[in-house]
Amino acid sequence: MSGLILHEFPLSGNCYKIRLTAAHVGIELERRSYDISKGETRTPEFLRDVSPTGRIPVLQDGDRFLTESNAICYYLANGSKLIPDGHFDQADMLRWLFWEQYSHEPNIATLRFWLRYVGIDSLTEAQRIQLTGKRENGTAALALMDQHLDSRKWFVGDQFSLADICLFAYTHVADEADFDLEAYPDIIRWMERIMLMPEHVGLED
Ligand SMILES: N[C@@H](CCC(=O)N[C@@H](CS)C(=O)NCC(=O)O)C(=O)O
Repeated sequence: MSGLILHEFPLSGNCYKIRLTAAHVGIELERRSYDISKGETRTPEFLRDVSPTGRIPVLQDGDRFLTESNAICYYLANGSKLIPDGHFDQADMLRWLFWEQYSHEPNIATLRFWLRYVGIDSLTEAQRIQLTGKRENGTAALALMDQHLDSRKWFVGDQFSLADICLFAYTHVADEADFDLEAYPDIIRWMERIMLMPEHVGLED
């Protein structure tokens, strides 16, 4: 694969998971940066030329544009060692990718964005009333991950896979949303294993 362009906000975990996947499978990405806090993905040009969703990440492959971070990761990883062997484990990997988008990212990533980038004093009333629910749901997600890793090194089967990458992206910055990661020792050990891998790249690399 070559000539791929990642339209991104570099500090977004959804964009970082794509760069991490690319690093693990040895694919080079050209990066185009947009500041979402300035509405740069909501301009008429972005909506017309990149994605009508008004959101990043978007992967451009020639004249085709793919949205949804986990679908983009799958596109890059398809056929690589990041996809487990066997139909059950492949479906189990997808289970974690869907779970990440439904039960993890909407809580942990959103709280991180609100607290770190928007600022608690600038939240709207509609955002403010969601803080408690997102905190509870994010805590439940981290507890479930910690419990799952209690007897396992990786999320699916016995090998590092796309599930680990997609879950790592926002888990390793959950402290920026005021979650106490020290309360989850199996998550800490799992994150250390990932960060020690030779292919690893950090969010700000
Ligand atoms: N489910 C989507 C979420 C995309 C998303 O929410 N992107 C955020 C940044 S992480 C964004 O572009 N926000 C700017 C906006 O909505 O204007 C994915 O995984 O790619």
